[in-house]
Amino acid sequence: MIIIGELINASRKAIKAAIEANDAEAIAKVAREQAEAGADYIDVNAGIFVGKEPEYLKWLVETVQEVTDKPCAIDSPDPAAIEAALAVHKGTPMINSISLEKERYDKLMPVVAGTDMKIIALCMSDAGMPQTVDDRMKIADRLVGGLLKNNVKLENIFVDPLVQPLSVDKSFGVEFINTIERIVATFPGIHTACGLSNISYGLPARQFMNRTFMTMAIAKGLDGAIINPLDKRMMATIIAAEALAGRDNFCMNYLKAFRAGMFEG
Ligand code: THG
Repeated sequence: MIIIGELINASRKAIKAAIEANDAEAIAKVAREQAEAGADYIDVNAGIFVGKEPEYLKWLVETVQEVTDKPCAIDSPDPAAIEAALAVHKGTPMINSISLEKERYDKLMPVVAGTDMKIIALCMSDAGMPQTVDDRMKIADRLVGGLLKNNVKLENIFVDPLVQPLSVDKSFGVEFINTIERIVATFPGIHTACGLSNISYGLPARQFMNRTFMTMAIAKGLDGAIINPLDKRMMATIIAAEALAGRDNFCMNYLKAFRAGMFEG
């Protein structure tokens, strides 16, 4: 599972305050903690700061890269903000994300064309939020087709079917899970990713819901997730679920995690 640490997001109060106070050490600490907990990418998101997003996103990338070798997942709907952050990023980042929304697609495609960056392809279009598996697959087909045509390698694409709250519609969990299955079957070798915790929005005991949903998604082939890597039970659940899904030779990762104390407490 490719883990994208979600905690450096300005929608979180502590991160918003740290950005406003130019508190690099506070951001660095969250970056370091997530890397140590097993994050493969550190997501950076300054989306709440209208007008200042490019400047702040750039600062977040610089600040994170001072303290960890893990690349960033540059998280913005605004291609200009993504470009500003890319200009200072060292190594190969993940772009989060391109979608089928026309302006976003047209501006971002030339930026990612022919590069070796990892790219999240979010199943969203100008027609609004997709509801069914078929809605999502239509968008995924066009996004993946467009990326391949622009010389992005299949193995660098992470399709995000878009997790929506179960509290809004009882079908949202199943439609998401079934989309993962279809994506994996339709595009062998591609990756998938999602902002998993959206599923529990508006419900109590969210972590319980999130972990169970993770298990169901892994069973269908989910192999990337934007999550809180400091949630030890989530990390342990991922290891167990991947072993159960047949993705852990001789349960080596499971045993290694056990020896490292990941299943305690
Ligand atoms: N897809 C893609 N990118 C995304 C999302 C997605 N980026 C943003 C978001 N959705 C995923 N990131 C976050 C970041 C922070 C929080 C939720 C999703 C968050 N968490 C609460 C907190 O930390 O205070 C706690 C949530 C919980 O109860 O566990 O605010 O869908 N491609």
